[in-house]
Amino acid sequence: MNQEIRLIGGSKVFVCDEGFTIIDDGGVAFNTQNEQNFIIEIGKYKDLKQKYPNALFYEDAIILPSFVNAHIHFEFGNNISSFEYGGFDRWLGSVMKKREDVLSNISECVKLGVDEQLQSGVGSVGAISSYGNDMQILANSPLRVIYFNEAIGSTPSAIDFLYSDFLNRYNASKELQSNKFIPAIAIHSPYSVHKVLAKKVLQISKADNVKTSVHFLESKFEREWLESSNGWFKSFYEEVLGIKSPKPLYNITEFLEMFEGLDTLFVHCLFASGSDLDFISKNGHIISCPRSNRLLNNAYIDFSLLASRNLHPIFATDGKSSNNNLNMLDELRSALFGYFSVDIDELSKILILGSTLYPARALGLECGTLQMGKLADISVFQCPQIDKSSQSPLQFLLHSQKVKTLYINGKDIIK
Ligand code: MCF
Ligand code: FE
Repeated sequence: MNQEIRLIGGSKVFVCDEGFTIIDDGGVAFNTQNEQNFIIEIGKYKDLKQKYPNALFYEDAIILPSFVNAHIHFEFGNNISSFEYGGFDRWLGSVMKKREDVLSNISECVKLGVDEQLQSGVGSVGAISSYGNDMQILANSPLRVIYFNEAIGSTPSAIDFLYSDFLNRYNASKELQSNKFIPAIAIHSPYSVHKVLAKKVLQISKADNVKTSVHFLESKFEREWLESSNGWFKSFYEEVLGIKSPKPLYNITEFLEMFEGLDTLFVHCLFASGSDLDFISKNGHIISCPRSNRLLNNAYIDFSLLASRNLHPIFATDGKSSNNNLNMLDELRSALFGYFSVDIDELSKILILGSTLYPARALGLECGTLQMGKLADISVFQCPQIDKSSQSPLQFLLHSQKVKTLYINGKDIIK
């Protein structure tokens, strides 16, 4: 009998397929010794046990795909109280003043951020890197990482420098490329990246066929600026950046058109219109960071606007730049309480699929669902009395704390 195949079982197995299949007393069998380890079979534990003797059943436990946190800034992990909340204007003003302190000596906070991911059951991340200072730590970490090298900067005279700095980071990340560390590209936002820089960088995305990500229409000020060249961003450009008679770098349509044909992660989108969402539904995905959105913009994205366009919300923590921690379960719990008008059982499933199946798809990862042939990225959470529950997705969100066991690529990273 093959000892290299591991079988684990639990009271409830959340398959995380579109229909949210739950297997009572279920089991998952997967490879453990290959370079890439995949799920071989899933079903009832007692049936699988006949075939796979290297087996362990977790009583009072839920087994599900490990979470995929599609948008996180590890480099901002030193922020606790430096940045101001309550309005995007206050936040960005405080970032401009305080970022140097926050961004110095980041190694320790990046490591803590990685650990917080693993402990909360995250197996994969979409990491936005502004400076490349988190690259080595993430490449050496147990996490599966889509590493988004960020391009940012609007001053025309700085474009050459900014582009070459971007290229250096991007090429360094390509050197580290592996099955578990995948280079990608982020454009910071429509208010902060010069057209020439954005176009050059997006050309690389197309040529190399790598994933793209962008912060988009996060604040009401951003929409006002792009639509009417006015409002808080005008004074920000004049007073903070010292630019005379500033003009927006794009209108909204022009900005979106640059992403035509790329499968982009559009992050936040709190102030996106129906037609913006129509474009996104054809060219990408929506990533929502509920606690970040509450703290910076006093808003949550409206699921019904997404559903009518067949867009499935994807949930992520953002960085500690706009959050109290990087715990994925805490993020989902905050949304569970925040979206009080959505049916609580439906909402629980939306939150779980929005942190497993849909972000994996958006990032092009072969995980996020427990099906034959998918990567063995699996978490086990202890959850008292879950076998008796008729609302296990909701009870999982309410009661799960630290992951009991976490497998990434079939290896037990946390035992
Ligand atoms: O997602 C949040 C809020 N929106 C925009 N940017 C950031 C967030 N957390 C960190 N950032 C970073 C961003 O990547 O802040 C920096 C950029 O490098 C400066 S914003 C001008
Ligand atoms: Fe962000």
